Amino acid sequence: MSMICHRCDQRAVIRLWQHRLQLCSEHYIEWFIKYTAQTIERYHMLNQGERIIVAVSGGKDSLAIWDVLQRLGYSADGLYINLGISKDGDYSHHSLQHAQAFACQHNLSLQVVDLIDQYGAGIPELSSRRHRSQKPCSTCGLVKRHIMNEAAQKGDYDALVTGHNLDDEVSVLFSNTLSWDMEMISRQSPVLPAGLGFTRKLKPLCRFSERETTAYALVNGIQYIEEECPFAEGASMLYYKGILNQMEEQQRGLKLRFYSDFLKVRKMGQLPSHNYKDATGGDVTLCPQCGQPTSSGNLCSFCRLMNTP
Ligand code: Q46
Ligand code: ZN
Ligand code: ZN
Repeated sequence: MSMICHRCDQRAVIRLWQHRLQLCSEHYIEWFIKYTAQTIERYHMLNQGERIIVAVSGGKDSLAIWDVLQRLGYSADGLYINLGISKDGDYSHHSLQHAQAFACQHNLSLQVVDLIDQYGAGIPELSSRRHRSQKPCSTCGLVKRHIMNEAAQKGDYDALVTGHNLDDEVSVLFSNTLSWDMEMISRQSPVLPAGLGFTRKLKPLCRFSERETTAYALVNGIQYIEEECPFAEGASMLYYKGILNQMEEQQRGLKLRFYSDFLKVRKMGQLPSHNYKDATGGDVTLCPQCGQPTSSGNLCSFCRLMNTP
């Protein structure tokens, strides 16, 4: 027996257990946009008229949030960082094509920062400068955070948006809880306010599971890169996502509850407040080389990496 939409008599394309809803494609799109608007409002993320820069990877999540923001009437430009990753195929090239195609179809502006062109090296090479044997993800994170913030600051944007979804957020929370990393736990939030040299950071998709963002991209016909970055394989976050999905199978709504309850605890002030200090409590200053914020007291980690031969 086919499922019928709860809002009309069309065939439902998705069932949302935790919301006790099943919806057709038209009503799913409408619900997804409305629920994003509620998240934006609930966490006081944006005011109308503010200028936004969206970090776009060519994947389903970042293209979905870019799509929703422009439908909600926000002025949102895109930023694509070409990481120079071509192991087992040409991941960066393909993801850039998807980001450019989306921008072109929707008449949106996309800024491209190419690591190899601008800094002479892609992520694999930069990573091997720091540590020869480890996976490049920590270097990649550092580089992306730096470039995103720099682009947001230089472009004088009010907010920087990323496409992190609920699965991303709960796997990070789960990992940090396993190691009781209170500094990282207290930092995790749907909104990181602006600070000296930092643009406000937002994650408006934080209450949608990966299944829900994928469904949004599919029903809208958004073409996105389906292949994972080749370095994602074997990453601990993927392993935690798998475990959390197994738990979700047994207890529907567990991921959203885990995350929502964490945010309630945070709101009640039961976590140390995060105000752009480093783990040792060091204050933030501006890097003498690039002008970006750092808690090192001297060159920021990005500049130190770039200065390493
Ligand atoms: S892009 Fe970069 Fe991810 Fe690839 S190297 Fe790792 S962190 S897996 S989101
Ligand atoms: Zn319907
Ligand atoms: Zn610097």
